[in-house]
Amino acid sequence: MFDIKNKKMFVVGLGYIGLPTAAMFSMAGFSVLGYDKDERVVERLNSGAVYVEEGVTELIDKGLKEGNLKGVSQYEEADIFIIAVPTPIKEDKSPEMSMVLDAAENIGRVIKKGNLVILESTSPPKTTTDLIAPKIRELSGLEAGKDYYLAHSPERVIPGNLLNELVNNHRIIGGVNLESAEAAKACYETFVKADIYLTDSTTAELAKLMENTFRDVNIGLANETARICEDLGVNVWELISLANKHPRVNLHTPGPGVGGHCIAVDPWFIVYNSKNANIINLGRKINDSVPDHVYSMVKDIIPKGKLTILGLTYKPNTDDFRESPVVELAKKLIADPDYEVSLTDPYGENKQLKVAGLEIKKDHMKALEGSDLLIMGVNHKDYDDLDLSEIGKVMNTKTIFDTRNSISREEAEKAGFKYILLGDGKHA
Ligand code: SAJ
Repeated sequence: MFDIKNKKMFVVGLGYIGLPTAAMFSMAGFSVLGYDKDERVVERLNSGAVYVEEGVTELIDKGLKEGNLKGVSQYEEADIFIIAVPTPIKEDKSPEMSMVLDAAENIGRVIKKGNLVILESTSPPKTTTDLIAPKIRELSGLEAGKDYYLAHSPERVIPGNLLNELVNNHRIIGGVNLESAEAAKACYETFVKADIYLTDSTTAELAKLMENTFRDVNIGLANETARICEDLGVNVWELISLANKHPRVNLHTPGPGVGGHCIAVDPWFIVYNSKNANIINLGRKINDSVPDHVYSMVKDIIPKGKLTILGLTYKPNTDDFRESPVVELAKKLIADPDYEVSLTDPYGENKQLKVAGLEIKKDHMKALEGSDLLIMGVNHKDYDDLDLSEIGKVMNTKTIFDTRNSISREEAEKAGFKYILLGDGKHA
């Protein structure tokens, strides 16, 4: 039996998941050290200067103040190790596991008998048993499940509702043996209010991947349906709302593509590991092709002129621009000599984008000055009450291309706009 009393915890990776998890455990009574290979992240944490999301930031501040949470730049001995490092994909879509391997190697140098190691990072099937366990054995001589506990407890929180989902989502914990799963459960049940289900580590890994794959394949179906509707003179948004009246149907929402570092990434981990992943592979390809389709629609609507894209994050109401399909679209349009492109997003100027040569204005009215086409890229809440008559006054040509069905056709037309909606073959 693993006793969690007075235990020292070492969290590897102070990112979007590692930091809130570390803060949560510090509140639950563990003495938590947070490690990051980037010393600036550690410094920022220790000086109390991190911002994650409402609620989480306060939790981190409390942990720091009470002395149960501290950032460190060196690995050291602990009772429990949590790996929460990124697991992206490489250019060829294969998993980039070097950060997990590096964590396992460093843990392998300091681990002792009786310790517990938990992988939180979303990972390809068999990472726990075939990558982490052998690496730790190589460095320490210790056997997973015999000399120490080893489990996978995938995070399942959605950016934008982190704290609530961290506490209230059900958890799956997969151990290399039952004792390992139970040891990890003893930790998480200190703050998780929902159910915790125990299984083996490979099932837990695949379950997490399938959750995001379910969403990706369904969004792929929605995006394909939008193309079909464009072919057949049907409005996909009307169609979906009607089909979803059936009690067992839940068609997802089409849009300008799928972004983020979860849904657009995780299905590839399955494709890479099984030759039978056919629908999954196709769903990914369909979703990845959407920005190209949106680009060709823009070309049809207006062959040259000034374009303004409203909203560029990977989804509404987040400040995260990484892997955004709208950023991909923006890059394509900017590279096209027929267009002058202006970008605007309420989440504002972003350093990373500046490096890529993209300038984002906060004020959409300024961005829209002299524009020939307004492209609704991301329907942030801030765009709920756009003043179309004022917008019409600053634009050169009054045309809207809505990729989100977030502007009313009726209102746009009343304000004198030509209105084109993605997936609406009825009005094409
Ligand atoms: N999107 C659509 N149509 C839809 C739903 C989403 O085009 O009907 C697009 C969004 O605009 C966005 C992308 O898909 O570009 C992904 O957004 P999302 O809100 O579906 O998901 P993420 O990536 O922010 O978070 C997901 C969540 N997984 C599920 O809902 C199954 C979250 O619970 C996971 O913890 C997270 O991935 C993760 O870290 O794996």
